[in-house]
Amino acid sequence: MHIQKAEYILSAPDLSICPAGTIPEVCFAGRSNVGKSSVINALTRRKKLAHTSNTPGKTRALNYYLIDDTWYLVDLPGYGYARISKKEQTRWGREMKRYLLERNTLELVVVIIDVRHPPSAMDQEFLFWLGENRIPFCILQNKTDKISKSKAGHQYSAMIRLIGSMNIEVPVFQVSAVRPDTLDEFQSFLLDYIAPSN
Ligand SMILES: Nc1nc2c(ncn2[C@@H]2O[C@H](COP(=O)(O)OP(=O)(O)OP(=O)(O)O)[C@@H](O)[C@H]2O)c(=O)[nH]1
Ligand SMILES: [Mg+2]
Repeated sequence: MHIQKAEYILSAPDLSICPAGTIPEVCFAGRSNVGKSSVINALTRRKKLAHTSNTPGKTRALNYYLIDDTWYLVDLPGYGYARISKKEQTRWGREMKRYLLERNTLELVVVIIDVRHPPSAMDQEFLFWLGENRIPFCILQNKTDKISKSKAGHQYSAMIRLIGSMNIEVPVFQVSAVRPDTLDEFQSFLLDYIAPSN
């Protein structure tokens, strides 16, 4: 099962611009620079569909992509980018929470975390908040190409322990945006989740 078609639709600077209608969507969220846009490109096998950058804070709006003419994949701006003013970060935080709570067509949040580091306080708060609000999500630990297999195993167990301590039970996948074959299991889960009849 693979994504066949991916098409850029629009970039929404705020919620009022998100597409109307009933098409289901999956959003990619997480700290700035963890590889949200890179994973989207790897999944869709399109090198430049979503803009990636070495400079954190590249994605500044909700970017909508239509996948296989049936569902939207949404690239969210990263949180925790220090060089954006506190006021702007707070505004975005509020806007993102509103999007996550009020977007009726949102089916799943994919939270991406850099596998090299323990989840930051902000990551932990975000995971807890998703759980508390019963928003369906899964976790991707990205950039596994940058660490050893044994460290990856350790980070996986640490993540399971962390969400367990929050009474959260969600799938956790380990991937690398630069090794597309690592995305197979996550991709099957995702396609099955969004379009179970396929
Ligand atoms: N080695 C390696 N580098 C990665 C991986 N994923 C992303 N990167 C690199 O990490 C940097 C940030 O990637 P982006 O995809 O732009 O990250 P983002 O989460 O979309 O960032 P914002 O839009 O700022 O929130 C880029 O230099 C990517 O090439 C990965 O799995 N492995
Ligand atoms: Mg991005």
